[in-house]
Amino acid sequence: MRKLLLATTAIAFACTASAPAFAEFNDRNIRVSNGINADHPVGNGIEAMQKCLDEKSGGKLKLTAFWGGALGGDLQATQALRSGVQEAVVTSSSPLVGIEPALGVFDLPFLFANAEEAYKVLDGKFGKMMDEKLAAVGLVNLAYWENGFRNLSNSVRPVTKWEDFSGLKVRVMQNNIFLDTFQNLGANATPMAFGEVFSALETKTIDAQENPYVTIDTSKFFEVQKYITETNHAYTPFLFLFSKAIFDTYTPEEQAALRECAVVGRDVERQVIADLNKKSLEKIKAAGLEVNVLSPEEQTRIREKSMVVYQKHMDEIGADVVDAVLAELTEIRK
Ligand code: TK8
Repeated sequence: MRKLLLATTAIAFACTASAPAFAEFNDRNIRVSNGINADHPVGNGIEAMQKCLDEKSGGKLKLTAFWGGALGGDLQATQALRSGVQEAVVTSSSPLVGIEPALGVFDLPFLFANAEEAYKVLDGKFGKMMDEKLAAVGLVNLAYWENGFRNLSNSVRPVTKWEDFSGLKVRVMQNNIFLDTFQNLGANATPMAFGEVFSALETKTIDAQENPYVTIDTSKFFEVQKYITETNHAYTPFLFLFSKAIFDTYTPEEQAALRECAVVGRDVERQVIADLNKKSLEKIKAAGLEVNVLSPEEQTRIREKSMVVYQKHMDEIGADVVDAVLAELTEIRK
């Protein structure tokens, strides 16, 4: 009996060894929706992710990226994931607070002081805690990609102090924390989907918007703006989200490959952003925009006056969530 068992095991092993490679992988066409354009560093990230997937899956897992909101805006695309009709989206966390209010933590003004600490929080314990909340609403976050620190652009006047925000018609993301932050600054804040921003700026329906330099560059907002202020008022991450309903039907090997390769893509994307940031700023300046930097005093003043927003949104985000991120930041800053 024992001999027979051994023999069977040996045969089983032999079969596994001679089985065609990548047997655990099926042909999958993964649509990835993006609001930004193909020349944004997310494009480099997706390319790197694909190369990694090709190696792991023998070419079976294929990403097809759609750009410029071709599959709908961030929120719409994310809802398509939740209902299992679309595979993936790269989106800012901000428009998703209606789905998972805890994500609002990333919208708190001046939460992160620099990219390194943002990476530590997002790629560490706190990021995992948010991933669990996302899984509970039907979204698998494969990794935190980067959008970057946000800066203000406008077509009306140089903004160098608190008072200059007064009455500016600023487009904000569809998110109450951003709405309050800009209302608190005295601006006339208007929530709007990303896809509508360029033409709203062009037709002067709005005066201003806020996004990282690389996005202001690749989405061509600089063509319809005159002034930039380096406010660095928020670092909102991109999430690489996958439909949980679809992900759950994939084999463990496919799931692992997607998770690992999303991290490979993340690292490339963050690096390209770091390299491109300066170039985007140069391009914006060369296009004739006036770029202003806030004085340290004014930056402190704006930051301090913005802290009321934390208190106001504490309950809706969850005090435990806000406490957890602040505790992790305190630890990192030691
Ligand atoms: C791109 C958006 C964008 C975001 C915004 O889809 O809406 O301003 O910063 O980058 O997610």
